[in-house]
Amino acid sequence: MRLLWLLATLVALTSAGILKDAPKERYDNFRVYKLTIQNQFQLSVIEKLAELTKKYNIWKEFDEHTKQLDIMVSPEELSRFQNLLMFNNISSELMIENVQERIDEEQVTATADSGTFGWTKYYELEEIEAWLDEVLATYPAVTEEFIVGKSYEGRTIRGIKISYKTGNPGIFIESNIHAREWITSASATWFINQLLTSKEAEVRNLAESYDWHIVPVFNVDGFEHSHKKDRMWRKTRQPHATNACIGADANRNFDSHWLENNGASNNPCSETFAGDTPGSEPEAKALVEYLTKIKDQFSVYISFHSYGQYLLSPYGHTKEEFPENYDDILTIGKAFADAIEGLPYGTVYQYGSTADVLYVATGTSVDWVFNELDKKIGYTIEYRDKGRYGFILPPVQIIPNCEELMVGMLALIEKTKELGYL
Ligand code: 0X9
Ligand code: ZN
Repeated sequence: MRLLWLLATLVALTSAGILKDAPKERYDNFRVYKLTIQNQFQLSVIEKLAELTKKYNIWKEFDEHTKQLDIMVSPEELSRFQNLLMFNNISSELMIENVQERIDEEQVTATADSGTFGWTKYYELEEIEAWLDEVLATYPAVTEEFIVGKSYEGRTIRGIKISYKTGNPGIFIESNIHAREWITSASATWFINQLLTSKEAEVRNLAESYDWHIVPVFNVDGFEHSHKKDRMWRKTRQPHATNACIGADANRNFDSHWLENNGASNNPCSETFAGDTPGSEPEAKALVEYLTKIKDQFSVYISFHSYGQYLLSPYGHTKEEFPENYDDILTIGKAFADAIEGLPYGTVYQYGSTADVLYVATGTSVDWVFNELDKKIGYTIEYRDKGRYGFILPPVQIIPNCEELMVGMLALIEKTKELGYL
């Protein structure tokens, strides 16, 4: 009898997923600091620390202009970390005192949610996909599903094409390549909804004059993992052949200046691990193949990220060189930033090349599209905020962030068209 009870319990636990795998990662008393770093030596001290995964996690890499870097520190490491800062004369500002509290707060609104899909909470992959199915079924005349390919874990990477008439120029939006940047898929679904339902003349014009190719969740495995197991997960989920650390930074895995100029890492444990070869991640490989196939169907490529409030353009691999149309790229960037700053929120976006305004990043999707598919207009949007909440942007900020996206996008597309790119 007792044996039977034990068996029944085991079955129940296994089907509840409790025995199958590790519990959810917790971040009790993990802190996030914004450091101000004055020299190369200080930077190398911090970067060495960051290799101790689990104890440290870089939230935002070193930005040469502001001299700042955001880093999460585990409670066990705190005193060692503080001593190290003191010893090396590195100044710091505490941004988040307890990451787990922020994560818990983020979930609170979820329970208060009405039940229908909206933009006051963050949704899991399954819910986003169900919503996408509903949208496709509701607007069959103007929407169509497309499939980018399969992820490492076998999920389908899905997109939606919105087209009101034939012959429109195309715009491609890739979102949530970094798993923990949840605001990106929330913004992508909001944007899709606006294109289909808004009654505002400007938005109607935007929706109906272009063909929109939108992938709301690109890094499907990572995104699922960030919901189910580890809120702070960034990379893909493909295990490494010889190292226990899992995944690569999909946004360092594209074959454009891959692993050059310290714009990525060859350490599988780094958050910016480039992968063993370009396209080693099935997701990146699939996107390359898909974009190559439809390259004549789009002229503008936009990648959604968070956080930091930037509109970034090529190049990511160097700040010694700029694209030949960089003046136009900046003019468009200014239109985007000005439009957002004009809203009552007064949110400030910086714009310019990735390597110039942020840091060197190689093998990114936008740079690959720009360099290899020869698309002249490609941007990375880094949404709110500047580090107060970082990746855990409170759900009440989803809609304000999306309003900023819309005015920014209207201005960006208008300027891009005015300059003859669309
Ligand atoms: O480092 C990145 O991949 C992006 N920042 S994030 O904090 N979201 O990880 C910036 C990517 C810049 N994009 C291009 N160079 N195209
Ligand atoms: Zn990102």
